[in-house]
This record gives sequence, structure tokens and C-alpha cells, in this order.
Amino acid sequence: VSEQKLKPDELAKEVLGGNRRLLARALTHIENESDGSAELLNALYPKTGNAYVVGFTGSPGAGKSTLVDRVAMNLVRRGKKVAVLAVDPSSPFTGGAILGDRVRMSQASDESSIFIRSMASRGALGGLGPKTAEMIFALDAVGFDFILLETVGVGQGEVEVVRTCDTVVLVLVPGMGDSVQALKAGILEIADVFVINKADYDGADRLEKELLSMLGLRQNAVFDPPIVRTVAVENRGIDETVEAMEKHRAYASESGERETRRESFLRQAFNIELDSALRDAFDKTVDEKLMLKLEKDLLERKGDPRSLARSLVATLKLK
Ligand SMILES: Nc1nc2c(ncn2[C@@H]2O[C@H](COP(=O)(O)OP(=O)(O)OP(=O)(O)O)[C@@H](O)[C@H]2O)c(=O)[nH]1
Ligand SMILES: [Mg+2]
Repeated sequence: VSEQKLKPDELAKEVLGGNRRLLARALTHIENESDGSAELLNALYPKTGNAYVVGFTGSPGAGKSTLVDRVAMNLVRRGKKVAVLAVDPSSPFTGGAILGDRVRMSQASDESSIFIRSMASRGALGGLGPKTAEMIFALDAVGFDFILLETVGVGQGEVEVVRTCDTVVLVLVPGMGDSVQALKAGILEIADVFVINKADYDGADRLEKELLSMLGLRQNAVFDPPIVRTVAVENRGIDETVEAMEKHRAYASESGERETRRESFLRQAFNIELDSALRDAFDKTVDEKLMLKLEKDLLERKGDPRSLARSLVATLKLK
């Protein structure tokens, strides 16, 4: 069978068998929601649940890509299979250390132990839409031990990261307005590990002190997020970053936090898909004339939005 004509289940089989080139194609199908992508996902999903997903977030230019690159290399040297997913990168993921080490790596380990992919989010949630989750499902299914997710900005979508990731690493930089007071509400709560990158700059001590005093104010805190200093460009602090990730991982699996997080994420993903499936079914079923009439009633102040929407749904054959 030519590759072009692979059916979704055949593509899934190839991808699960370790074909990286077809994995790239499968991810594109999923990203574009092209024909067959639902079947593809359906074939991959039962194999998921084993990868450890770590999200790296922080202000633009904080050094997320550099750090992810070094962490990925570090994990590969420990014999792990690592996928890197950069969501909405404001600058391209260069794979600096990864590519630089490729010659040496190919002697030590299989090149396929690392896989890099960028994607645009287009997500309704701002940062991480359902597409990100589906890409993670695919990478998880094919057997990566770690999936490192880079998401840009300390912005609106950030709080959504926590639902997709087992561990959230917040990358901060001394000075540069990254004072702890300037952090968006909710960010402190979602960080499982703090990395003070660019620790070669002045102000790392002050930033760490601020973080510690903020963390001291938390109520009912059960886990003390490690604070690690890195100089990612010089490969400094990378072992410590991996250890901090592992520390949170151990806590999360022992305490049940990991399961709780995964379950709430999957339920949320299911509900988002349910909303969109219902809307599709509705659009196909609804009496358009009636819909227009109700809209007219609305504009003429004859009926309020809630009553009209409910009366419209009441005409459908739903229980
Ligand atoms: N001095 C210093 N520079 C660093 C360090 N880590 C990264 N940089 C530099 O900071 C710049 C931004 O690094 P990136 O890794 O692209 O940062 P990013 O957070 O991924 O940026 P965006 O994806 O564009 O938000 C680059 O020029 C890096 O070389 C560090 O520890 N110290
Ligand atoms: Mg980046």
C-alpha cells in the first residue's frame, strides 16, 4: 500500500510501530482535523496514559526553549524517549543542544529517542485547546516516556496548562519585571516547580526570597514546589531541574494528585467535545425557519434569550 493511501487504522499501526515520519504526518492530520483523524485518534487513544507530561511556561524570552532543549537532552542521556511540543512558539524551537548532540547521540542511543514538533494553538481556551491534548495523546500512545510542552507567555491560557500536564514548571527570570508581585493571579498555584533561569543575571537571590515568602503565605499547601536556579545557555542547573521534576512526580503519584489531575483533565476534554458534538447535531436537526422566527422575537423584545433557546431545544427529539 502506498503511504498516501494509508487508512487511519493502517496509519495508526505504522505510527505505533515506531515510524517517526508517519508520526509527523499523523500529528498534522490531527492538528488539521482532516478526514480520518477521528478514527486515527480512536485507534491511538487506548495506548495512552504512560507518558509523563511536563509543561514549561513563563514570560516570552525567559529561556523556556533553551531550558526544554537541555532538559530533553539530559533525559535522553538517561535513556528516556522524549517528545518536545512547542505550542504557539513566538520564536522557532531551534533544537540547539539536541541537534548539536545528534552526531554523538546517534552512537550512544537511537536517534528516534527524541522528537520535536511545533504547533499553533488556535485553541478556544487561549493557550491549550483540545488540539494540544490530542497531539499529546498521539505522542503518549507511541511510547515517549516524557512529553515536554513549551507554552508561550504567562497569560490567560496558562491556568489551563495544569489540566494537561502532570508537572508544571514555571520559568522566571531575575529582574526584568518578573518580580513575584507582577505574576498573574493563579500562576503561583499552578506551578509545581519554579525555575529561576538566567541566574547569571543579578537578582536571583531576591527573586528566590520573594518566591519563598509568597509560598509561605499559601494555605493548605501540601507540597513545597522546589525552586531551582539555572543558566540554561550554559547547561547549568539542568540535573537539578530534572530532579525537581522527579520530586514532584513522586509526590503526585503517591498522593493521588496525578490521577485526580488526569481525571479532571479528561472529563473536561470530554465535556468540551460533547458541547461541540451537540452543537453540530443541533445545527443539522434544527428547523431553520423556526430559528429565524425566534431570533426575530428576540430582537423585537418578545422573548428573552434563555426562554427562546429553551423553547427551540424543546422542539428537538431529545429527552
Ligand atoms: N544570559 C542568559 N541567557 C539565556 C539563558 N537562557 C536562555 N538565554 C537566552 O535568552 C534568549 C531567549 O531564550 P529562549 O529559550 O528562546 O526563550 P523562550 O522563553 O523560549 O522565548 P519565547 O519562546 O520567544 O517566549 C536567547 O537569546 C537565549 O540564548 C540563561 O540562562 N542566561
Ligand atoms: Mg521559546
